[in-house]
Amino acid sequence: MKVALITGITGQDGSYLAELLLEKGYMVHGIKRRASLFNTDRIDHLYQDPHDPDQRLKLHYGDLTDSMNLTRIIQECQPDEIYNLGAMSHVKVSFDSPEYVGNVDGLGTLRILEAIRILGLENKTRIYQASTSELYGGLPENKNEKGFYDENSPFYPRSPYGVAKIYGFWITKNYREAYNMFACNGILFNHESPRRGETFVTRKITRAVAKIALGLQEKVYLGNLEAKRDWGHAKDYVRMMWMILQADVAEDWVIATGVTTTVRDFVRMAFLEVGIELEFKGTGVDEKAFVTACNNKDFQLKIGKEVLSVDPTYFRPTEVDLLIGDPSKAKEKLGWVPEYDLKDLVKDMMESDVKLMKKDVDLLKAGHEILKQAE
Ligand code: NAP
Ligand code: F7E
Repeated sequence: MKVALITGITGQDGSYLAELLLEKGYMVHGIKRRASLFNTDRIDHLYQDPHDPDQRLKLHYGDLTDSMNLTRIIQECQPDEIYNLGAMSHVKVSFDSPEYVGNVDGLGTLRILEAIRILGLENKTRIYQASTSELYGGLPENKNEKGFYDENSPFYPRSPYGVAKIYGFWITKNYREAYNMFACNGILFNHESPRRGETFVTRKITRAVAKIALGLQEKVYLGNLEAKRDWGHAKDYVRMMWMILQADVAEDWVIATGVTTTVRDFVRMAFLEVGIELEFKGTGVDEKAFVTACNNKDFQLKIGKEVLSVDPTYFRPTEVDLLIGDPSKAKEKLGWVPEYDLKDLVKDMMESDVKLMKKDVDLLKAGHEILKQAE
């Protein structure tokens, strides 16, 4: 049985990847951080009974800042594949804790690679490093002749997160070249899902739209509506992580959809999923969105209602204006075919968040009922 170790197993990608590897018959080890509350919501459905000898998912307490702990876990698991997904992954937050991000996202990668070397597992263990389109920084002059970022485009990171991840990228490549390790970078463009963290823009939008449509929230405040991102579905992207480690040769790969969309248009699409049409008025910090039509009888708002404002708190000291990736190499050499386009992604996220928020409405109704009966 193949053995995999996932750092960041409690995150969005870690949870989908664990699902995929379990389906494929792997023994899956995951590193989770000690927290004062339960932090395994995204993988609880995979983890039935830890005492069952047939359980193929095992969690270990650990942290990417702790070399001894990482080395011990790798020694215990003897993994065939390591997926290094653990990271402080929020770009805006990285400006607030840059040193920590350097330690986890940059040096954390080195700790994994060096542990493999110390343990003499260079010829056994394949390593996937979660690199990112943030490495490109969105500089227009660095796109290829077709107008995309690809595996040969120069890097120009624009945040402490991007700068830490560029160390992770190069140290992975260096260990591949220096020690002949099967270590690969997946340069992944933004990927989202119903399990996306609540403070990333897509999930912030789909949660807010669901709440607004159900009358649980008045409006949403966002930052830069002009930013453009190449958004795919996390389920498609974790499949590609696995494919990268099954390839004949260790290489670096761009994973993207090749389509870019503004934050503003993502908002429009999310509202349209519940039948609500919007008009945007004003520019910059004065831009607002208003309801112009409600076509779904379950989600009726007042025409003219203001549902979005800009709050500069969410602006970044340096922004990545536009990202768009060219996944041709992954498609041609590994046969990667994404199943979701942006419309499918928005639909999946909206359906999930409407269902989630409806539970709150039902709880509120039940509470009112109990109060009424008590009167
Ligand atoms: P995520 O949801 O934020 O998950 C990050 C994971 O890393 C969580 O399990 C988190 O644990 C763990 N983690 C954080 N700090 C850690 C530390 N010091 N030691 C060990 N684990 C730590 O991120 P994601 O969206 O799944 O992304 C997975 C990876 O791909 C990340 O490395 C991210 O930077 C990279 N990436 C993501 C995207 C994207 O669009 N999603 C694109 C390109 C690259 P807790 O649950 O305890 O916080
Ligand atoms: O921002 C703009 C914001 O935080 C997307 C991470 O997974 O993908 C992610 O990084 C855009 C930015 O993701 C709000 O300024 C506007 O231009 O969802 P995000 P990100 O920064 O692109 C890359 C590839 C990673 O590797 C990262 O780990 O949306 N934006 N208004 C906003 N962003 C947020 N978060 N909140 C807002 O209110």
